[in-house]
Amino acid sequence: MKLLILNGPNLGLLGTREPEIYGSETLAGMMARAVAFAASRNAEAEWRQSDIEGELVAWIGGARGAFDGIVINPAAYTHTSVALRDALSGCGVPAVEVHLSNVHRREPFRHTSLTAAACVGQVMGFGADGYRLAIEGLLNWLTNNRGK
Ligand code: CA2
Repeated sequence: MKLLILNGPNLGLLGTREPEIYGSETLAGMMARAVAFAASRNAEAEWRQSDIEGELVAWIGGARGAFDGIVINPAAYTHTSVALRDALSGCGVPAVEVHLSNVHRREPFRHTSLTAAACVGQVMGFGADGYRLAIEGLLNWLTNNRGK
């Protein structure tokens, strides 16, 4: 199985600010652990980060035929982006949404996800471990649902 892990705007700042919310690990560190976990499950994972909505949309669109599944932390675009939702709905590649924080314990504007309904599942509130949980869930989902 081949997975694409996408990270949205400002996640490149992880480890530099707001450690009380997001922890002190860098995105590269989190992604190294996620890629290693996927490998331990005989899956290949590639990760990318962009602050640009259109770039994320293009990566989702390009995933068809190249990846079996997508793990995505759309970051702030979660709450605003019809374009990302449409890309996830239309790409034909199953996706799982991840958030480091539990957005329901935060400001009301974070309580709505436009992208979650275009995903097969969502993981939040477990910090970087959420990527591992999302990979595990997505691989199981693909095993049980692919071709149905
Ligand atoms: O909890 C999450 O993973 C979020 O997707 C993170 C987004 C936020 O807008 C979502 O509501 C929830 C923010 C990512 C920005 O991360 C930073 C990290 C360090 C310093 C500043 C921002």
